[in-house]
Amino acid sequence: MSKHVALIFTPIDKRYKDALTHYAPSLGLIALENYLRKYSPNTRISIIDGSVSHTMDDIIHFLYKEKPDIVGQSIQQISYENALTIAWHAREVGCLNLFGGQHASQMAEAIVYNQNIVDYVCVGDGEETLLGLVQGRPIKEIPNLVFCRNNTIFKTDPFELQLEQVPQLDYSAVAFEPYQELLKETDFTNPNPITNYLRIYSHKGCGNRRNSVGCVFCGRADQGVRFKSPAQFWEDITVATTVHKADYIFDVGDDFLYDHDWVEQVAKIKPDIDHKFELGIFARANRVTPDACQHLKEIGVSDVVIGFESGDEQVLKLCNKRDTSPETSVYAAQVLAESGIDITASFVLGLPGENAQSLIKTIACAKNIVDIITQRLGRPPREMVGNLIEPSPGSPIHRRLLKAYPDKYYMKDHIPLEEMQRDYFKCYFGLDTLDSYRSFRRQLREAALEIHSLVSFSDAQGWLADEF
Ligand code: B12
Ligand code: SF4
Repeated sequence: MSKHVALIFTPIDKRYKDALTHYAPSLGLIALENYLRKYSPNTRISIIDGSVSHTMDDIIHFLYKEKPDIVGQSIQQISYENALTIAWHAREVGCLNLFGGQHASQMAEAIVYNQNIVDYVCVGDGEETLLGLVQGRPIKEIPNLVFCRNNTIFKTDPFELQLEQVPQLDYSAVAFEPYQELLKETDFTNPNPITNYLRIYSHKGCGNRRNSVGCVFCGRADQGVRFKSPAQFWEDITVATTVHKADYIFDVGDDFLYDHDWVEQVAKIKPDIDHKFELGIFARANRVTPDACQHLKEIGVSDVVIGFESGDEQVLKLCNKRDTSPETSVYAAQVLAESGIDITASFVLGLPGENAQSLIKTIACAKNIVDIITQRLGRPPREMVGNLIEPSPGSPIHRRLLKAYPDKYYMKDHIPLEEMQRDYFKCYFGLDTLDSYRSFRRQLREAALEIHSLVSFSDAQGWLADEF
């Protein structure tokens, strides 16, 4: 009999401020669905997005009604409690519980060690793992699994997909209406109206981590970087625009400009696409050059999200965003603006070394970017964000928390984000008392509000819901 797999993007704990940009279905779950549909066409797959159209009650009700064979959840630190609740009900119904995604990958051992209701955690790419479980292959032959039996942790072989072999991205398994409704209600659609937003991925992983530990706050689990071919990039865009009628596409790859030759090739083979669309990407400031911008223009990139992180030289150094400085930030803004390309400047507040002076410099940097864009584009940037630092598991600052507080952190799967932030400020800033921590957090919030006041849309992360 064919199997039923429920793929759930777990709802977050509402004490935290949720992202606003739930304008598209979870790309990770879409990638898994596309792979299963190709290699196991008889499998029934339900995609349930707890960020948009399904509450916890809906999800639990669904489990009791449908009794899927496998419940796969894509989890985050701020959705972990809900993930365990869902897993508990799934276990009651007799489903196999599988967790995956970046957070699960970083916390795999601690999760399976502490939670016997979680049968398996998938570390990294989930495609072959899920397929193996659906096909009932022997567990030791299914890659990327971590599990615990009788207090012993087992790991199967690691496996990374060659991106040339992934199926063509296809969103037809999901209804777009709930996402489009959200989009209608926001200021993200300024200055250009957008009705259908979709995400694609041209690459996986961050090449900047190869010879370093990466930025201090970053919890990305992939090792190294893998790109799709330029032809695949355009196939994804063609399907998104012509089949799914997307008029805004965001490529979630961490650093689009990582390989200038790849970018040049993408520009060279650009096909004619009738449907009009905007294209957003992520890039690093230090890779923005006039040549690269010329290619971005040819490709049709309309805006670039750059993690400027801070306007303070010393804070940037401690952040370990190598080869970047306040000067590279301004230069990148100028060169992009010169090419008519918008910038979403993203800042992380509360980085190591942050103080009143560095916050002033960050706000000045934000204002400078607004001026540069306004001068060239005749309007301020569409978006700008002041995030609060999150010691994401797998990040260098999380590793330091592990060292500083081993009893609390070692092999522990569940420390709420806000408690972790408090420990971080204690460890890095010596803010031992609740008052001193809260007062610094308020100062950071003021800085975020000032940054947000410069533009009409901001989707900041890391904050509590009642702080905004
Ligand atoms: C787009 C994005 C978002 C979007 C959309 C999220 C969504 N619905 O998918 C928005 C803006 C809403 C968002 C929000 C947040 N995000 Co986000 N996001 C990303 C981003 C840029 C791309 C994710 C993506 O689509 N990748 C492409 C797909 C194909 O890859 P993938 O998601 O990794 O999925 C693969 C595997 O992980 C695995 N997999 C994933 N899920 C599952 C489930 C199962 C069952 C299995 C078997 C496998 C599996 O298989 C997939 C296919 O290979 C990543 C950074 C990045 N470049 O990846 C950050 C990232 C995932 N986000 C991150 C964070 C922290 C958050 C927030 C928690 C921040 C906050 N405090 O608000 C929120 C959570 C909000 C919420 N409601 O859940 C971190 C996670 C770090 C960590 N160690 O956990 C990342 C890695 C950014 C970073 N550099 O630190 N995010
Ligand atoms: S935050 Fe830094 S390490 Fe993480 S993906 Fe971006 S550039 Fe790479």
